[in-house]
Amino acid sequence: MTERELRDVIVIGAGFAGIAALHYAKQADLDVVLLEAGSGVGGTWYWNTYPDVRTDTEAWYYSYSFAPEVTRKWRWRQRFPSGSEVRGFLEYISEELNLTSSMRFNSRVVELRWDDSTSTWTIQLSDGTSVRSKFVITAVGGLSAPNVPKIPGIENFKGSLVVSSRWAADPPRLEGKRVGVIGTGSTGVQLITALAPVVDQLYVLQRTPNFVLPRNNYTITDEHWAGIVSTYDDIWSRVRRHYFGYPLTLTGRSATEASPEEREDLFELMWQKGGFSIFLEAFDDLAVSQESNQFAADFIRRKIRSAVADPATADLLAPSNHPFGGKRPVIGSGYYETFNRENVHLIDLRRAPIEVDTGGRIHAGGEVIDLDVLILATGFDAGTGAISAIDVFGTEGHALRDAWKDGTRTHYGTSTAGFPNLLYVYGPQTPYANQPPCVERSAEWAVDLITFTRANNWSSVEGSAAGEDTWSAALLDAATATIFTETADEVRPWFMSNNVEGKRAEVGVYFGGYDRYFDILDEIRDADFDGMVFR
Ligand code: NA7
Repeated sequence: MTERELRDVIVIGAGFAGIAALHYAKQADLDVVLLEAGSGVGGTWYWNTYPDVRTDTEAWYYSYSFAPEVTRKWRWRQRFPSGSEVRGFLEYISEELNLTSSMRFNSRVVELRWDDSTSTWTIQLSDGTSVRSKFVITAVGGLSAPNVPKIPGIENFKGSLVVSSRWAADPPRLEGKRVGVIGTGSTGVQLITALAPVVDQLYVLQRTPNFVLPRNNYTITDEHWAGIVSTYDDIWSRVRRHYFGYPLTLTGRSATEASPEEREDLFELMWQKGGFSIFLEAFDDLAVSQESNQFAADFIRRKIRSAVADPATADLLAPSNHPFGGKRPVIGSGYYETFNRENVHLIDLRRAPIEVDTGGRIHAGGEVIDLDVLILATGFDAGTGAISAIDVFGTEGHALRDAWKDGTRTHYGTSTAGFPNLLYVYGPQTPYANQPPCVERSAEWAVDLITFTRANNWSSVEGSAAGEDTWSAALLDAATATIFTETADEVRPWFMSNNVEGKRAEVGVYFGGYDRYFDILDEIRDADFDGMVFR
């Protein structure tokens, strides 16, 4: 590409969000190019190729609803598909919708600079080339910039140090090795369960235990698949009306109103069903009622104690300092039973954090361990991390990092004042929900805004400070209506941003629901994008 080129739109990122944005931009006849740092499509599913990486959401709505003649032809094989199955789906969609030819791989964007005089962005790539564009859509992922904690003495470690979310770049050899995993979130739990039978010794370095729910995965039979396909319309209309973007309806029940036997039976049924069922389908008030939540948390703690043979290990694995959902719950397959294996050792980092001595030995939880491989499954700089990794300079050269230094500000999660024609898809402050249904609608909305701006001969559009104020207040209201903010200082969930050392706690996601969020965005669009600033 050359700087002389002037595109209508540049999309950054070829994950679910970027592919959707590219699709909608092409549908709108915009001259669009997608830039992707990796050498293929997938985003999260491109980079996270660690053993047994897979979704926590059922395949047929961890998907797109647009272009049904294409998206519905993809035959999902597993209820909770592996990362490679999801990547296969995204490759298929990109090919079938003729999107791949508009993608440039191995193209890492390092700087975005707005020119007030021409109302264009210059997009600088790491290889020194650049391109200009009237609009930029960032689709860089809400959970993509790795959180790599500083471990004292880590430079002395002589084995392989691996970041789980960069597995694709440097996959380690693990068979017969002494392996340590730091982190027991969704990634750590998947890795730990998959690695235990493969490695010689596995050390699980746990700081905060989480609630791990059974996945109960299965292969989708032809008969089941035919049933899914024949009810696709209904599935997606329910997805659109649900706060978490799942094809469910509210139960109308509170856990406090059920008898102890009814509660136990229902929790058991949902536990057997697997996935997030126990959180979303048993009762409606686990996120807002301490009492109801406690019933579910106690049920899960009993499950942990019945699965783990050693009571002291079970105690360490049972969460005690946050409600069920106070950290994003994890879905696993035989996770707790893994700790009954002789080669799996649970290290409690709350006793003593990790450090590495000058001889390269790991000191953690009061023990000294020799490791060949240390895996950091330590999560992400959520929400703002991936955008902030790019140097973004808006009106009059102001840096986005400076605009956010006292707290992240977005106009309903779509854009930021002072950064014209820069739109986020799956940016910070968007719904805490099933992501593919979210990002496809955000992408459609962003392209509608671009089309509207051009059709009305405006040269730029941006969020307003007033819109940002309203949205900040709405984010706080929605978060504090749940019981999850109360323990956030102590357990630092990624949705409160303070999982990253040194980052202040702030509400990183919208807890008001996927359905409500898109009602709001639709209202804004229907009112000719009222509240946004056009020039
Ligand atoms: P998470 O859920 O943020 O988990 C990260 C894990 O790493 C968590 O157990 C952390 O413990 C642990 N961690 C982070 N830093 C440290 C340090 N310095 N020392 C010890 N332990 C540490 O990330 P995931 O990748 O598992 O999942 C992210 C999301 O992706 C998931 O929620 C799904 O939405 C998909 P902590 O809890 O902070 O004590």
